Amino acid sequence: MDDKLLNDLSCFAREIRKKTLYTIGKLGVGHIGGALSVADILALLYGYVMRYDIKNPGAEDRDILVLSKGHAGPALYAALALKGFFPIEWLDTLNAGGSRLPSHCDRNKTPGIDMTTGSLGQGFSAACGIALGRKIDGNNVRIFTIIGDGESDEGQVWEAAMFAAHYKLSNLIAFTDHNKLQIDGYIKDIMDLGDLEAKWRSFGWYVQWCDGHDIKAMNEAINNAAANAGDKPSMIILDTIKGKGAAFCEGKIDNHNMTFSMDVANEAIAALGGE
Ligand SMILES: Cc1ncc(C[n+]2csc(CCOP(=O)(O)OP(=O)(O)O)c2C)c(N)n1
Repeated sequence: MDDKLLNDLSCFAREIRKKTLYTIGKLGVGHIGGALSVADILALLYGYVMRYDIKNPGAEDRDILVLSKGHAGPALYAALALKGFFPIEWLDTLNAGGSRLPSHCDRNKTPGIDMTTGSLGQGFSAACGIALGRKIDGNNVRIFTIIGDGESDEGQVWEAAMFAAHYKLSNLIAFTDHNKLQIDGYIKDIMDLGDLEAKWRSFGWYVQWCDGHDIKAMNEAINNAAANAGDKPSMIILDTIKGKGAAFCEGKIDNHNMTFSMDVANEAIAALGGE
């Protein structure tokens, strides 16, 4: 990845953060922490890695993203709007009556959303099922999915993990947004995940650990997965900070579903260098 591309993707990530702050700030409440922690991986996927056609978002030959931690929808909406899947003005309507942008992702409402998510664990299972379906069809697309580390406390995740390894879903690349927090506090206090890397490995996955705010490193991890995972599904554990990029919430224990005003959002947007 050359410097120009890296710079473009870093700008895209910053724009995603700004639009996410705007969208949730306008509503006055939302899942800001877990949305900001995935801005960099979304910028990499939609800015460089994934194949898609904004005029035909449901095309059979597109790559697919299942944002299993569906409460981070506003960050994905920001990425999709900035890429032109739908008018940027829709970002003004988050969770309003009749909106095409509900707080959690809904594939029947929003162009570019590949799977309805929000009930933690279910999106990951769906991603594994889609990957098997595409494999059976001989359809050479990649399935990406992002799960939360709190979401990884769900038993459903581990059944799907066994399924993906058993059916050799090498077309599946999953990311864990490992921001160490979930809804009520630190995961280590609520239900500790132990050695997450060893766990995924023991479930038969090709596993890597990577700084989830380092776009270049994440791109290398994706390339490495494609080159070296063999017939295994891939898990890339992203070391992230919940609320990354906005001082009022970055790393704060209570930043899951926060109430904040447009003034606070504007201050954070200005700090990111924007209006
Ligand atoms: C099955 C299910 N149980 C509970 C919830 C409520 N819930 C929403 S987000 C969340 C915490 C998720 O933590 P994590 O996956 O780490 O997300 P992040 O901290 O990255 O936002 C919970 C418990 C849910 N959406 N689905």
